[in-house]
Parts: sequence; C-alpha cells; structure tokens
Amino acid sequence: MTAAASSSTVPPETLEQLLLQMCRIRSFETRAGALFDEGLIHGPVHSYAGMEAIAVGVCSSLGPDDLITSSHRGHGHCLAKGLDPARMMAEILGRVDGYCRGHGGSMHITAIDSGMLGADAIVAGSSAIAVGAAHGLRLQGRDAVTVCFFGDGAANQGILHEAFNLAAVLDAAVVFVCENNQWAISTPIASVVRVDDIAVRAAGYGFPGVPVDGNDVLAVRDAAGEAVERARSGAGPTLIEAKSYRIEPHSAARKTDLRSPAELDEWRARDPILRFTRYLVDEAGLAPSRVEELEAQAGREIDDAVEAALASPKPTPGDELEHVYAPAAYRAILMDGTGQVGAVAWPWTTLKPADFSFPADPNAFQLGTKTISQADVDALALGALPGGFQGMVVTGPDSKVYALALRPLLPDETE
Ligand SMILES: Cc1ncc(C[n+]2csc(CCOP(=O)(O)OP(=O)(O)O)c2C)c(N)n1
Ligand SMILES: [Mg+2]
Repeated sequence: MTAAASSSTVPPETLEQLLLQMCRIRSFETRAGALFDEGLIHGPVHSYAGMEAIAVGVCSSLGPDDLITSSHRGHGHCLAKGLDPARMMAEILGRVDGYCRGHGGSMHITAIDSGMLGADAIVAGSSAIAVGAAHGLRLQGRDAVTVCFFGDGAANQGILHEAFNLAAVLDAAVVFVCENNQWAISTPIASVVRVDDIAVRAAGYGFPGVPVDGNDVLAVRDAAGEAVERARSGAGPTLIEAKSYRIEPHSAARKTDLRSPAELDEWRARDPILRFTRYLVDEAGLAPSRVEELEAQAGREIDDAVEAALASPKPTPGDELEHVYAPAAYRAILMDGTGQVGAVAWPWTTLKPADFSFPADPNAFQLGTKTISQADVDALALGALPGGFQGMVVTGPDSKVYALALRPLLPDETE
C-alpha cells in the first residue's frame, strides 16, 4: 500500500518533520538497544522500532496542550510528543538528568510539562488514567485531548473495557490507539482474539472504531486528525487500531523470538520509514539527498543525546527515597460522626485498633490546614476526601464504625 491519498494536502515541511521524527525514534531505539547490550542499562528496554509511524502520525495531530499516556513500549510516544532525547536517555540509564531523576527508567518516563502523563509497566494500566485525565480537563473547562497508546495484548485486559465504557458515557475527549503489532510477547494476537479487527469492539461501547495501516504515517495521521477533532469537539472517544509490527524481539533482555523468519521478513519489507522515504522521493518530489540529510540529522541528534546522558551523574546512594510519592510513614486519623478523633503515626504495617486512644482533642480535627467537618467524614466514608488523603471505613475495638484517614507525616511531625 502507498501512503494515504490525502497526503497531497500535507505541506512539504511537515512531511520532512514526519520523516525526521521517525528517524529519531529509530536511532534512539538502536542506541538504547546497544547501551543495554553493553550492560549500561539496568532496567528493561522495549524497542519501538517498526512502529514509528503510529506515534509520529498520531502526535503530529496533537497540540502542545494535549496529553498522552503510554505503555511499556513508550520511547516512540515520548519522542513523538516532543520530549528531549537526552533527558529520556538519561532516565533510561538511571542518571540524575533523566525525566524522573533516573529513579523510573524506561517504563516510567513521565514529563507532565510536555503533556506526557507517564509510561506504564502495567499492561492497559494507563487507559483508566487517560479517561480520568480527559474528564479532569473537561471539568477545568479545557478543550485538550488525551491520547492513550496501548498494545493488542492490552486489548484483552478488563480495565481497558471499563475505561472504554466510562469514556463513552462521559463523552470523554480520549483517543484510544491500539498498537496492534500482532504479538503480546510470545502470544500471537490471532490466538486470543476472534475478530479480524480489534477496532470493531468500539461499537459495543458506542463510539467509532477505525482500523488503519499503522505502517503508513500519513494514514495514521489522517485517522488521528479526525479522532482528535471529534474528541475536541465534545463528541467523545474513538478507537484507532493501528496494525503494525515490532521488528525487534519483545525486549532487549529477551532475545528469544518465536516469530518465524518469513513473518519478520514480510514486515521488514513494510518498514514504515522505508515506505515513507520511498513515497517522499517517488511521489512527493523530495530529493534523495534531502532524505539522507534528514536521516543523518536524526542520527547526530541522538548521538549528542547519548553523549549528554552518559555524562550525567548517577544518583547518590540514599537519594532513592527523595521525590517519591509514598512517604515512609503516615499519620492515621480516626473520626466518628460526633467529632471524636484519634491520631497516631502509622509506619505502614503496624496499625492496630489498640493504637487509638480516642482523645477528645479539637486540634486533632485539623488535617494539615483543613478542618474536618461532618460532610468530610461522610465523604471520607465514600472514599472521596480531596487533597491527597486516603480513607476507608473501619470498625473500632468498641464495635463502632469510624472513618479512618491516612496522610503523609508533615515535616515537623515525628513518628
Ligand atoms: C497487567 C500486566 N500483565 C502482564 C504483564 C507482563 N507483560 C509485559 S508486556 C506484555 C505484553 C503486552 O503485549 P501488548 O499489549 O501487545 O504490547 P506489546 O509488547 O506487543 O507492545 C505482558 C503480558 C504486565 N506488565 N502487566
Ligand atoms: Mg502487541
């Protein structure tokens, strides 16, 4: 198949940018694989090589305020969204200049300022996050769109179906992008799905499902453009199923590959970068020398990124508890409807009903700067207390029902 017919409307600078972006991803993945083989990367690396047209086609339809969520195979999504390859590589190498100070690694690259809500090692895990983000944006009166990238294996996860349904009933501004690369580690998709197109599943939730050639960057861009427009206008989600292939093994650590050499050859011949360069030269009038220049530019940029990342220091031992969300200890606060409360330190595991003495202390009603009211206690019982608190309903040693809130210890509190 050649590139999408509507490409004649894409300006030449944009065509060049699409190629450059795909080449950056390919170079990045090649270098990341080599660094892994050299033993310099201690976490996993899942190559996006062969699937570049999906991330690039989709993200070229997004604006800077739009958001994405990603999967374990997320480098391509990050680069296509405009993240800095040097900071990404530093993160993967576990260096302090990485997006998460080297604490997260490849599967946890997060760059909120760039609209990248996070890669996610939990297959399908980011689908619910994407719907929540989209709904949050709507509540804030913003018209930004959230794109959720996930794999064909993720398409059979329960949470994805809950996310689909919730997105549908909320008319959430989400574009679900199923990257069907035909395999989930060693499971061929045809052995676990009884429909030809995963896209048809969207009909069961009441929104459009669009299968697209995921190795054709312009076809992906067209499909994404429509879906993003639909989401932005308030008409709700779309599922795009981009059919593609990973041309590398599942991960850098797992060199065994059950796929047949014939199948690999067939897909290598459909390599999205190869096809697009052919299209650019044969049909869009780009000089072959310009294609070479762009490929070389991408390679140089990634070489520079790797050099900068390798020059970044490793975190100091002891830093591992800095900048993490979960604190080492909590303050547990117990409330009942009449305003009695107990408050104790809770170093995670040791909370027992006997720890509470139920003092009638009015100050104990302060959670940080917030005064707790009966309405909050009621809300807490529903698990809905705002402001980073976690809550649950517990039964006290006196057999009465209490609301229990947990919050991180404040800096001036001792355990
Ligand atoms: C909930 C969950 N189950 C299992 C795994 C282990 N696992 C990691 S990647 C993967 C395959 C995912 O396949 P797919 O969604 O098709 O993505 P691909 O690797 O092909 O890009 C599995 C099963 C996991 N990380 N999370
Ligand atoms: Mg897959």
